[in-house]
Amino acid sequence: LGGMAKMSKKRISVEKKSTYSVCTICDIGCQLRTESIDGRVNRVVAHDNPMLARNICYKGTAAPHIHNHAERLRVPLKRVGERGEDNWEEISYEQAMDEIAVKLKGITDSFGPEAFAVSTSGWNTQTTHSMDRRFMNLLGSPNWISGVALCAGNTAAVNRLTYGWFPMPDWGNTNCIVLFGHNPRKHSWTPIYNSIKSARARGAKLIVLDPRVSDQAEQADVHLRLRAGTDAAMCLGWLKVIIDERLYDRDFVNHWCEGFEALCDRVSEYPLDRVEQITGVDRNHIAEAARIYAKANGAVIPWTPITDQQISSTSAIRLHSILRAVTGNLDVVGGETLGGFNPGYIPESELALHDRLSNEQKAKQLGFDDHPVFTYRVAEILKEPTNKVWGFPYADLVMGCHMANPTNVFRAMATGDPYQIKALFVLGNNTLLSYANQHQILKALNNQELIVAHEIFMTPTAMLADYVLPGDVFTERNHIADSWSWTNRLTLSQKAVEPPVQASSTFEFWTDLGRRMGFAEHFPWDSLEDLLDYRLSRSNRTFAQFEQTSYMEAPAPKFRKYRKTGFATPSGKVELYSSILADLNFDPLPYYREGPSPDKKYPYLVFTGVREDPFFQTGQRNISVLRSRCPEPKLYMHPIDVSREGFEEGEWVNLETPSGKVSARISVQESMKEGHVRVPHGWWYPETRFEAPLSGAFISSDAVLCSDEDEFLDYEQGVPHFKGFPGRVTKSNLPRALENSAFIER
Ligand SMILES: Nc1nc2c(c(=O)[nH]1)N[C@H]1C(S)=C(S)[C@@H](COP(=O)(O)OP(=O)(O)OC[C@H]3O[C@@H](n4cnc5c(=O)[nH]c(N)nc54)[C@H](O)[C@@H]3O)O[C@H]1N2
Ligand SMILES: Nc1nc2c(c(=O)[nH]1)N[C@H]1C(S)=C(S)[C@@H](COP(=O)(O)OP(=O)(O)OC[C@H]3O[C@@H](n4cnc5c(=O)[nH]c(N)nc54)[C@H](O)[C@@H]3O)O[C@H]1N2
Ligand code: SF4
Ligand SMILES: [Mo]
Repeated sequence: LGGMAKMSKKRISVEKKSTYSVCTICDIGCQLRTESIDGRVNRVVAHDNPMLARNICYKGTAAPHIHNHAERLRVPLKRVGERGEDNWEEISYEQAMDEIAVKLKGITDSFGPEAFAVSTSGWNTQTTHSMDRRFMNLLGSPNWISGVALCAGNTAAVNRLTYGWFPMPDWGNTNCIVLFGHNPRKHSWTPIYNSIKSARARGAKLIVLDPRVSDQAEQADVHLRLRAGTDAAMCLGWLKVIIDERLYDRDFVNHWCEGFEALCDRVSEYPLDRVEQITGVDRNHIAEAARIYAKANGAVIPWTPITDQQISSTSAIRLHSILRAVTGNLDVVGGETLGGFNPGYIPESELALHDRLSNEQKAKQLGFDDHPVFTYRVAEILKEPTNKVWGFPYADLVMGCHMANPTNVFRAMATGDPYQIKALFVLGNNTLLSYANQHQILKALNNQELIVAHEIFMTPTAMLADYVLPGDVFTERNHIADSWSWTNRLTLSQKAVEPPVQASSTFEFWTDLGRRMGFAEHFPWDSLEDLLDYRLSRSNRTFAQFEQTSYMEAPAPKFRKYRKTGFATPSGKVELYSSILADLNFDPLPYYREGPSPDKKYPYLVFTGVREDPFFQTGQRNISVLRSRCPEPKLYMHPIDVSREGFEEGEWVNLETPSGKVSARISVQESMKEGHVRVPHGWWYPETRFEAPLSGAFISSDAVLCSDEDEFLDYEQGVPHFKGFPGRVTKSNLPRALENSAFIER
């Protein structure tokens, strides 16, 4: 190798290459161009098609800084010393995989296959192609969880209860956009930001519901500043207006909806004075917004993470679905389209082999009994209708539809209740910081016999592992993305350069493990390209042919398909009254549930979020060009609250809940709602690696504050309440572990 490297240096001509890449730094997946020189990524730039060229942010252009970073993991590591101590020996990939297979076998032989759990996030590792689910289904474990449990995954699962699929706005034709908190910006979910901007330029109205004057709220035609966590009540108020004023689509409701009368009865419990009292928004403004939405003739409520992280999540998401349906905005031009699988590309749902997992093992999925909505329990009920309408019984939409409940999984890992979980594999997910109750997650990880992390950097979670395997990155692999079956668009991503020699893709990881564990016949593909050929075989193409002829394909949307097929629900109709929730003994109609209230001790309503432009979630705090744009975590508070507390701008404070305490700097913001505090998600301090335990993972992370107690969990899905939980703020100092940080001002 040394000789070859020397030879290539002597060459006079340099090899320049330009390829298509689907950026995986965030989960919206812009297609970009990667320019490489002599086998090294040089620049990542905008698309060559002017229609797509605006879809890039400064995280995307920072990709070379990430992919070529000096601290990128390049060699497999095996723990020496105590768990979490960050002491390692380097071993080969083959040795690591051999040892992992033996240890996993030992654990599942002793405790059963369900003692094996996986936590992952499919968009950044990108090329798993459901090989993780396939492996688990063959082995017999249902305990797969993902970051999307707190994101679009759970929204997709709940949408399926009502009309059988997860819709996507018809951005190009809509006349009205309603953002429940969702706040895309130039550097946050850039394509959605651009879509909203274009729609507004065409004259589409914008309604924003946000306690804060967010970037989108500043531009909005109507801004309702509701109290955090009250979105479900707001939607019930909108329905009250829509029903009372007969603004619904009578024809669609009569022919295609089940349970309208029951819904009307429920909605009558929410007169506008009650909704005003719950949300804190003037009833006339509520009514005005509802009228604009219902009369728009083509309106959309784009997916939002706000309603998938609160105590009334299932109801709030159902209410969005119900609003779409009764106003006639479902599967119509300018409304929200139901895509279905791409017929030319074998879906991940099929590759996962869900039918191989026995009913007995499915019933062991953690959460199956208490919080079943995105577990196998509902997936099995929806199998037949999904097959009838969409041509395949399982629909793993946005990877969220048949997973275990994370809270139940961490409880089992920590306590052995209801059974032991003893092995956790983490792929492209910073588990410790990415769910509720970080103290409990740490306890859970510390109680494992085997943790494997597949990562590109040494995160706090990877530090807790027994084996850390280096992953490849998006410029180093071939892929065709299908937006996790949310849309049916196919987008090309090409390998520009070689990955580090000892790195693997997640596809390779699962294939190599599967073959070692006796499942070789189910892992027949020798390379990603083989698997891509297989996935494209339904359209009689190979990856090489796809790559030569196309960089993006999107079948033209078809509307009102339900007239031929019905909806993929048990009744074949839109279930305003959910037969599935009724069968599971939950309230079949949507309702509002008040979260735990602030009191004297914890007087503020805290919400996590307001994503930071330079980072995706817990990532990139080690990338100087990005970190310098946002060096420290900030708590936002309203000036009145700040002066009452006697704080000053920029002062370090502690934010505390009964679950824990974190530190951050005060940022005084007029745009905040009084009585509310914002805490950012995902902070840890890679620069403190050799000074602070777990690189400061407990100093500022929101997951420390969020409870996973039952009273903080949504009933049906068990998602934690991140939007409006009680907390208090007290004076503090710069945390000692950060005193030497190069990024933090003193
Ligand atoms: N407490 C709390 N939890 C949350 C949220 C919150 O606000 N608060 N938000 C939720 C939401 S909305 C979401 S979407 C999820 C996000 O959850 P994740 O998608 O898991 O988010 P990240 O924090 O970006 O963690 C991804 C990890 O993958 C690594 N990685 C990046 N690229 C690659 C790759 O190509 N290969 C491999 N092997 N690894 C890679 C990164 O270094 C990073 O450590 O978290 C959810 N969890
Ligand atoms: N740069 C960058 N972009 C990202 C990400 C990132 O980490 N960095 N993450 C991506 C991912 S995975 C996600 S999920 C999205 C999330 O991004 P967004 O959907 O924009 O969500 P947030 O930024 O968390 O919060 C948006 C707004 O919700 C408001 N809000 C808080 N509580 C409530 C409430 O109870 N009700 C209502 N109606 N509003 C409330 C806040 O004031 C804030 O203005 O961003 C994506 N884009
Ligand atoms: S918005 Fe930025 S980080 Fe996200 S996919 Fe696009 S370029 Fe990448
Ligand atoms: Mo998300």
